[in-house]
Amino acid sequence: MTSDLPKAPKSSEITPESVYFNRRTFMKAGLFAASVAATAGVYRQLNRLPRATKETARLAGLDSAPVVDASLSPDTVRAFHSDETPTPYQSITHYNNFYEFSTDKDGVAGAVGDFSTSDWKIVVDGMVSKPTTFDLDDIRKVARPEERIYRFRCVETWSMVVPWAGYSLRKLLDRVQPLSGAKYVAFTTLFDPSRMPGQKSDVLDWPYVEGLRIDEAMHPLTLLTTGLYGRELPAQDGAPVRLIVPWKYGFKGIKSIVKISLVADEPPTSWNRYAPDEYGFYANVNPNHPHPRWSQATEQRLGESGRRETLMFNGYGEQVAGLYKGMDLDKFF
Ligand SMILES: Nc1nc2c(c(=O)[nH]1)N[C@H]1C(S)=C(S)[C@@H](COP(=O)(O)O)O[C@H]1N2
Ligand SMILES: [Mo]
Repeated sequence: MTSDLPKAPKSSEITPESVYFNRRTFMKAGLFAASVAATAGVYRQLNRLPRATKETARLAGLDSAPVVDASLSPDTVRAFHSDETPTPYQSITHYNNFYEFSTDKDGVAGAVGDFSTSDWKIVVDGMVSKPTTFDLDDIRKVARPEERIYRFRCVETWSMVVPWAGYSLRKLLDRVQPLSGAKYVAFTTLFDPSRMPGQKSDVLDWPYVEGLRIDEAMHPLTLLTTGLYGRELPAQDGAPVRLIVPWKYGFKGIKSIVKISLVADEPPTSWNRYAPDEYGFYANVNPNHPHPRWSQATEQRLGESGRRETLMFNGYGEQVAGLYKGMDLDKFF
């Protein structure tokens, strides 16, 4: 896959020889997780990570206990965590899609170099009462990041379980007070070919753009993501701030965001523009709607050797199916 998100992993890429689909790693992780709850301590042992320093924990926003939001239903709160074994940190950070750096999933981590996020700004504008430019300190002050352990499903059929850190995007949107005419939210990645060398090639139209309907953006599961495994988000996973929408295919999770605009009309999205028959605006995980070139019925969890069945809405139907009542999910794929 050079100029294309397309093809499902070849079986040669997903044999147990591959470090990302290593059976022994999975079995070790599985046995270990069976006996202990998923805590930071478990992560360290699973991944042989040094204990996060106070500073890295503060930057990831995990320095204090999570706040219980009484306005959320128990069904929603339950979806914030998963009992499934988290995918090892090494895999999450060394098997990436981030075309601004490389189209080679194994090559992104090595291509990010010393990508710096200092002086980062995120402009939130458009149809809002209070257009605001946030720096990273401002972003951290909007709300305390929480850990969210979500399933993640790439449209190419690989998947993982990830302990992200962040807070519901709606907390940021509430700050700028969307106007009633705002029906969609448009997101934009940094454009700077000197720092993102993949942007010197024309594999995609730069900058990468994505979008959500306003009710999707306001859903409590939609995560403004600032951390991974209790530490800052690494560059290859979309530092300093990315989007995670766990019931949608991974490409909706736009990385390294510099702009969030509230708009009246459905905004263009990078992969839809590239191949409109293959990648829809909605991109809800749907095992019954095949990609034109491969089935979406099953997936390959990083670390496992077999395939498992893909779940409608990636298993978050109870929380989000109501957003799509009356919509033909095959037509609006
Ligand atoms: N800006 C930007 N965001 C992006 C991408 C990209 O190439 N550029 N790739 C998308 C795709 S296809 C996937 S599957 C996820 C991968 O996230 P990960 O590398 O952290 O697993 O990021 C998404 N966000
Ligand atoms: Mo993807």
